[in-house]
Amino acid sequence: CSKMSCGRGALIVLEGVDKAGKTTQCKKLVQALIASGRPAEMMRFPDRTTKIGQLISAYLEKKSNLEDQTVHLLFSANRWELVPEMREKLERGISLVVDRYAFSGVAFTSAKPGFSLEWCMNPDVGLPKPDLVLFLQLHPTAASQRGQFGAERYETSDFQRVVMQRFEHLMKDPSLNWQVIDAAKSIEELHAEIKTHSETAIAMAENQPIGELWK
Ligand code: Z5A
Repeated sequence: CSKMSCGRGALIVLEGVDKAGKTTQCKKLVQALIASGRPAEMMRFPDRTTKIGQLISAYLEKKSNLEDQTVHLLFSANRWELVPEMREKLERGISLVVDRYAFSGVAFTSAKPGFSLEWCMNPDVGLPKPDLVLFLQLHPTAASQRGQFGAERYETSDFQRVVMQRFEHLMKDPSLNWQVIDAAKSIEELHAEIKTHSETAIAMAENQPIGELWK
């Protein structure tokens, strides 16, 4: 096997508040990695294509109502149902660039009244652990300049502010490789930073087993 594709792939997660540019950057990163000879694929959570994903999508679009507990567990189940595919790809040397992961799961539910961080984290304990979590930091005022919020659930600035506080708490966890990126920069500047961090993480992950999140 070639020097670049011998070991396992890296699990790279992009997180951040609404409109921080996660999807834009995930796509650019996958293209750049492939162009430099590093196999890579994009994934996103929620993955709205599965049966569980369709239940989540209907909830987000306000076409159905679910208990907050129910929807939290569905978001987690949506990650767990994709774990076999994720492991298989990582082991084949494909790096995965993931648009949102368990951190969004915890930040969004724990921003609702009456939910502890611990309760929210539990269902995701033991998921494949990201080798790198890029947090796209964007001030709410800057986010609002990128267009109006959509009509989906959670798309209000008050709620997003609380979500941001929960993310800040999660970022204090030193067992994870968090890298905070200033998402107010241009798309190209951000891409260059994200690519550098990702290449380092891919090189480091190659000879390490896949870890377990929050264990
Ligand atoms: N959720 C949850 O509750 N529990 C969970 O476990 C998970 C998620 C996984 C749906 O997620 C909701 O589910 C989400 C969290 C919750 N709720 N909210 N809010 P989603 O993934 O479907 O939501 P969203 O659609 O991610 O996308 P987003 O956050 O709104 O956008 P983004 O991916 O961060 O940004 P973007 O689409 O790349 O860019 C947004 C716009 O800004 C676009 O017009 C770009 O052209 C522009 N842009 C991008 N980068 C830049 C820069 N650098 N400068 C200027 N303009 C830019």
